[in-house]
Amino acid sequence: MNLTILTYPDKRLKQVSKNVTVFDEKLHKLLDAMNNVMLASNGIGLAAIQVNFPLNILILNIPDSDGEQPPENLMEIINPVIMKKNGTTTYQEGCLSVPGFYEDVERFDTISISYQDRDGNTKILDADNLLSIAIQHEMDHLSGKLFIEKLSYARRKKFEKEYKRMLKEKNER
Ligand code: QAP
Ligand code: CO
Repeated sequence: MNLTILTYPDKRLKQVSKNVTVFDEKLHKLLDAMNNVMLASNGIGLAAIQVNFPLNILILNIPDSDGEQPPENLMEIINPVIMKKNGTTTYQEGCLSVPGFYEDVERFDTISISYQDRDGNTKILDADNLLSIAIQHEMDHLSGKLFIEKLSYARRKKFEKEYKRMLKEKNER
């Protein structure tokens, strides 16, 4: 399966994703292909909608202290639901669908989610630090939302200006 990452302002990123109901070989092939495109693009997280599959699927591989992303650290999270959330934290986020732009975003500090694994087994996960932030960022994708929509009016304006300039420069090359 050859996947390409949709980038802002592609309207397909605004689709609301649907739950996965069948946990079969096709799903496993999609998950494997998502992992390949995420790592090839130097990503730490990816939602299925970013490769034009409007399904409640996200994958994460948070780099370890050496910056490595070994396959055993891959997390596959299907049909996630936030059950608990506590506190607030701010982190400078980026997104494979908004390449080249990073800005501070406020999120819940810790969350507890329930989700399903690739075989449909239900699991619970308590997340903090970057894992918590990344799950919230990816779950926003499942609702059709990008991190730039959480910026203040002034910062959003700054983004639109910078991003348009970047796209223009890209097209001129
Ligand atoms: C989402 O983001 C995230 O602009 C995952 O040129 C971000 O993998 C979760 C990337 C921050 C938690 C904190 C972005 C790669 C990757 C770029 C990513 C770029 C190349 C972003
Ligand atoms: Co993203």
